[in-house]
Amino acid sequence: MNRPQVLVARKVFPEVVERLRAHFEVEDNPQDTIYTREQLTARLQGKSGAFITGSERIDGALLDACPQVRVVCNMAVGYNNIDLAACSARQVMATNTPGVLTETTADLGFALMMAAARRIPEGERFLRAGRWTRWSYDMFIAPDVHGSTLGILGMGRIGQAIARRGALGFGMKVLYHNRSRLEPALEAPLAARWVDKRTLLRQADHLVLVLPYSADTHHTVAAAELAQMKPSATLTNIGRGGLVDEDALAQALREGRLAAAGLDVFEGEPRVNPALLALENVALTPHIGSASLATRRAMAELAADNLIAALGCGPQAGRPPSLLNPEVLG
Ligand code: 8YV
Repeated sequence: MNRPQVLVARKVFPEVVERLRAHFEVEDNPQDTIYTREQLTARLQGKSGAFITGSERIDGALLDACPQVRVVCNMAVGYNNIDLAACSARQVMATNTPGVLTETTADLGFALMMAAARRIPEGERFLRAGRWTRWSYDMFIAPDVHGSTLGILGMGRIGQAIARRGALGFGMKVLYHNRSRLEPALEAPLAARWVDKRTLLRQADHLVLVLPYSADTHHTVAAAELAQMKPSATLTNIGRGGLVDEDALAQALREGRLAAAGLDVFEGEPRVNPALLALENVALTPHIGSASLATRRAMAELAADNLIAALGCGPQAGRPPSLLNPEVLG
């Protein structure tokens, strides 16, 4: 019997590709070429499934051009690169990798928030440039993190993990805004309080964005929102670049209407808005929220589990463990 053909669209752990080879004819991408849309369409011809990352855009037109595709498996928890409605309309399963990256991504979010608040990148640049010649009482003076008010916009798994770090490790007061309130049993140990978005913006000393990106959340923080924040506050974004209007953010930072920002995600990444690059009071990292070895491996394994199950192999045959559109299974 012919084995299903699958595409692994980016370079990933060789052992995960080997695992897939036990079930499928695998076309992988050891050169890690970033396929254009045309190349991706060509590579997907005859393939039943695709192992993708956030870099590949999957929409109706692409699926129409690749009618044999039955499943797309994202090695990411965010899936704004996948048009889910288009997948469902074509009976194509879509999967992501929730859960396995929660703590690692929360670690990076907290680190970026601290780096921005305590001006760590700025201090390092100053030191490396040989400009540190003496102590002075107000050198790199900054807002405190411990004991301050942590604001979280998007209280899913990662938001809750950041809240835990803030409340239990740093004695922070936790405010959050989310479409729905957490169960009291989840709020209580953190003394976390649901507030409306306006209150969150006005009261947070350190605001962290961890909500999913979609047309509805595009520029969730733009000029009007920034204007409500304290001038001493920081803003950290580990969700998706499009959550923030970067030009408005750069302007607020430049004019001292916001103390600092920590950014792991960017609207046109890997390109970074030059207005942000020109500022000292921004801590920047290249979308590495989930980048610990153990977590990236777990993400790849989960994406592989999904692909194997979706195409009818392995112990979970038929029902991928993190299926985003269960309606396709009827
Ligand atoms: C991924 C991420 O590494 O999981 C996500 O949503 O943003 C990162 O963990 C990145 O999207 C590449 O797939």
